[in-house]
Amino acid sequence: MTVTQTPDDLSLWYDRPATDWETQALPIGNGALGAKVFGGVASEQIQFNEKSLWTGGPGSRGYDSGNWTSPRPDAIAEVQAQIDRDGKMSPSAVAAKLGQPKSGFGAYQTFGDLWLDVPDAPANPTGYRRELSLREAVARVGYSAGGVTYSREYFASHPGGVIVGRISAGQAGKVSFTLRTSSPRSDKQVSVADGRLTVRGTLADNGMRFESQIQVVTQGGSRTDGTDRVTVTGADSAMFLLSAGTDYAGAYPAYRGPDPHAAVTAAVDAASAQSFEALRAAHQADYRKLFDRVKLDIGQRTPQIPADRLRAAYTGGASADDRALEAMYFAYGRYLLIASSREESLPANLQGVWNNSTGPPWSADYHVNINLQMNYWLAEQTNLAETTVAYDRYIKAMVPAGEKTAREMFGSRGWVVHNETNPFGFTGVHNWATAFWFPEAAAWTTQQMYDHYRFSGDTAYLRDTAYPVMKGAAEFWLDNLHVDPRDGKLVVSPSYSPEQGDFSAGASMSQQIVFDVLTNSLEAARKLDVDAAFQSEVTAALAKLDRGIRVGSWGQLQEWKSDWDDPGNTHRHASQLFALHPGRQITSGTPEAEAAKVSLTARGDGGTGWSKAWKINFWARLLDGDHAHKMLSEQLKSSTLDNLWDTHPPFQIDGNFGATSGMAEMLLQSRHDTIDVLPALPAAWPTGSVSGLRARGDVTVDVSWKDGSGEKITLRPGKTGPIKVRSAMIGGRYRVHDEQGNEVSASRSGETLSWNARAGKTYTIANEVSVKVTAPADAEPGAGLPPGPPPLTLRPPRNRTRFRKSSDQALDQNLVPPDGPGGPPSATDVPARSMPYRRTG
Ligand code: FUC
Repeated sequence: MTVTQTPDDLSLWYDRPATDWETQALPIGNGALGAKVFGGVASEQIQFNEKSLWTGGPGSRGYDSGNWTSPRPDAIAEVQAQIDRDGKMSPSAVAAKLGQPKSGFGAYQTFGDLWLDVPDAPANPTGYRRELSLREAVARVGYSAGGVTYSREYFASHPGGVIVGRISAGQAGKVSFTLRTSSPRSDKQVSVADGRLTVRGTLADNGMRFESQIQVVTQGGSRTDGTDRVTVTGADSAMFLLSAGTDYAGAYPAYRGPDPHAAVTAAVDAASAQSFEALRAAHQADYRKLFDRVKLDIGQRTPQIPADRLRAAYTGGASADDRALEAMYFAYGRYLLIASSREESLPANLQGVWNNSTGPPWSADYHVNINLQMNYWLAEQTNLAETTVAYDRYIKAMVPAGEKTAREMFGSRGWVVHNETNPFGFTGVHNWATAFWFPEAAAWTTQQMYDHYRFSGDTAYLRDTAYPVMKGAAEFWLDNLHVDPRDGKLVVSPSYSPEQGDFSAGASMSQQIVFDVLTNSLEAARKLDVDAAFQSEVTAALAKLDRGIRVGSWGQLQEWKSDWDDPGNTHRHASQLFALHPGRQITSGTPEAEAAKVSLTARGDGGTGWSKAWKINFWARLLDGDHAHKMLSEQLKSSTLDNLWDTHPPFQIDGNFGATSGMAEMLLQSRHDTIDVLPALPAAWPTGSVSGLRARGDVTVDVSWKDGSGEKITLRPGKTGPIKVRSAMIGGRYRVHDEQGNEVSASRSGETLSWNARAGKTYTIANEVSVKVTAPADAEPGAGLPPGPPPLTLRPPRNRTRFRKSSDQALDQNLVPPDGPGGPPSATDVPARSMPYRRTG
C-alpha cells in the first residue's frame, strides 16, 4: 500500500500531561539552563537546572581530586610486578593497592521547580495537547475549556540566556495563576519584588553561590507580589523569564568565579525589556542555524498518534510510522545536543543538562570510559561542531589537574584522568573495584579534539587547542608504557578492560587507545611541523607498541592479550572493538573486521541503552546496515522512554547521542581518507535522502537514494585538495559535474572516485542508470551531453562488444569496462551488474 506522505513536522506530542519527570516530561535547554515541562492543567510544573550547580570539589570536605592522600611510591610497580608474574590480578586486589575512598566528588544538583498554580482550572479540558517541536525548539501546552482556548509556550533561549514561558488565552482577561518555586535545598532564601522572584543561596557542601531570578511580565490584569510567589489575575497574557547561575568557573584549582547575581540580573532585565515574539524569533534564529543544517528523509510522515503510542506500536519494520519514530529519534539526538551543549557552558553530562534530584544516578557526572565521548560522536558528523566548544573547554581545563595526578601518582609527564570525573578536576581514583582504574581515559577524550580538526581542517585549532592537550595525553603514555616480559612489547599495565574481568597487562582497549593517541599526536605534530624530539619518541614507541588486535581461538577479536574471551559473555561493554569504532585501526573487509563481527555477534543485541547505541555504530562500520538498523530498533523498543529519552535504565542521555551518531554512520563514513556514501543503508530505508552531513576533510555531503541505490551525491568541500568518494553507485553509470554543470575529470578505482576539489565548489555525482534514454539511437555513449544540469540522459551502448574491444576509446570518454580499472563490481552493486559500462566522470 502506498502511504500518502505528509510533511514531517518533527514534534513529539502527547494527549495528556506528564506525571513523571524521567519518562514523560519534555526537555528544553540552552546549554547552561535546562528545564522539563510537565504540562499540568491545574498546576504546571517546570523543573529547572543550571549545569554548574554541583556539590563537591574545592570547599567540600576531604576533596582531594582523587589523588592519593599520601604517597605510594612503589604501588603501581608492585601491581605491575605481580601481573608480570601471575598474568593477572583481581580487581579487588588492585583496588586495595591503588584505590581510595571517593571523597568530595559531589553530584550535579537540581535548581528546583517552578510552579504555575491555576485557580479554577477546568477539570475536563478538551483538545489537550502537549508537544515539543524539534524544528522550533519550543514546548507547547494547549487545551480548551468553556469555549476558551488556553496555550502555553516555553523555550530556552541561548542568545537571551533565559528560559521563557508565555501563558495566553483566546479571550481577554482569562489568564490567572500563581507562580512559585520549590526546591529540595534548605541552603537558600526566596524573595520577591516587582514581580521578580529571586532564589539565592550558598551550597552548604562546598560554599558555591547560586541564584535564580524569575520575572513575571503581564499584559492586562493585575500582578501581585507575595512573600515567596507572584500572582497574576485576569491578564490577557503573561510571560516569565528565568535565568540562573552559580559562581562556578572552569578554572583549576579554585573553580570559582564572580558571584552570579550580576549576570543573572542582567539576563533577566534584558529579556524583560523584549517582547515574547522578539525573544522567540532570536531563539529560533539561533537554534535553526544549527538544527536546520541537516535534514533526513527516510520516508516518514507526520505521525497521527502521540509519541508514546508511536513508540509502543513500533515494530522495527518499515512502516511509515516506524520510520517516523526513527527519523524523530535522529532529529531528537541533534536537538538534545544543541539543548545541552552550547559554547559557554559545561559539556553535556550523563543526563545532558537535566536532573531533578540532589543525588542523581552516577552523580550525573562525566564518565569517561565511554559515556562523555559518546555524547559527542554525533557532533561533527551531524554538523553541530559548535557544540564541541564546551567539550574542548572542559577537557582543556582538566589538564592542569590531570598533570598533578600524573606527577604525583605516576611520577610522569603529561596528564591523566580515570574512569569518571566532575567539574572540579577529579582526575585521580576511587575504589569501586570494577570501575576505578582507567588512565586511558585522557587519551580517549582527546580523540574528539583531533577529530574536530579532521572534520574542519582548521590548522589554527589544531595548533592552539587540540595539539597541546593531545600531546600531554600522549606524553603520559610515553612515560608509562611497560615492557611486557612475555614478548618485549610495550603495554599498558595494570590494564583493565571496562568493566569486567581481571586486571592484566595490555588489554585490547588499552592498547588501541594508546595506539590512537600516539598516532594522532604524531600526525598532528607532523602536520604542524613541530616537536621533532617528541615525534621521534612517539615513532619509537609506536614501533614497539602492542597494537591490541588479536584474533582468538574462536575467531573473535580478543578482549585481552591472553585468549580469555568467553563466547557466552554478553557484557554491555565491547571495549575490544574500540579499534573499529570510534577508533580507525580496523577497516571493514579485513580479517580483523571479521573477528570484530564474531565478537559483536557473541555479545548479542542486548545491553544498556548506550551499549545498544554503540552497537549501531559497530554494525554500521562493519557495513551491515540491516544489523545496524536491528540495533536501532532494539534501542527504540527496549531502551527508550515515552519522551524518547534513552534509558540505561535509568535515563542516561548517551544512548540518544550514540544512536544518532550510529544512524549518521549508516549513511556516511569518513574514518580514513575516503568519504563513504551510504555504506550501510538498511533495507528498511529503501528510498530517502539526507543533507548537510559532514565528512572528515571539511566536506558537507547530501545524498539521495531510491530502491536501495544512490541517486545523487552532492559534495561541498571547504578546502581545496584531493577528494575521494566511495559509493556503490560509482560502480554503475554516473556523471560528475560542478555547480555550473561542467564535467569534472575524476579517476575511478572500483567504487571510488578521486579528483582535485576546489574549496567553495559544489560537486554532484548523479546516477544515470535510471535516467530515461533521449539520445539518438546511434549516438556514441557520452556524446551529446548537455553542458549543465539537469543532465543527463546517457544511453547505454547498444553494441557492448564493440566497447569491450575498444577500451582506449572507452577510457577516453570516461567509460571503462565493468571489471576495470577497479576490479569487478561488488555483489551488492545492482546497477553495475545491469549496466555494461560505467562512466567515470
Ligand atoms: C559506565 C557504564 C555504566 C554506566 C556508567 C554511567 O561506567 O559501564 O553502565 O553507563 O558508565
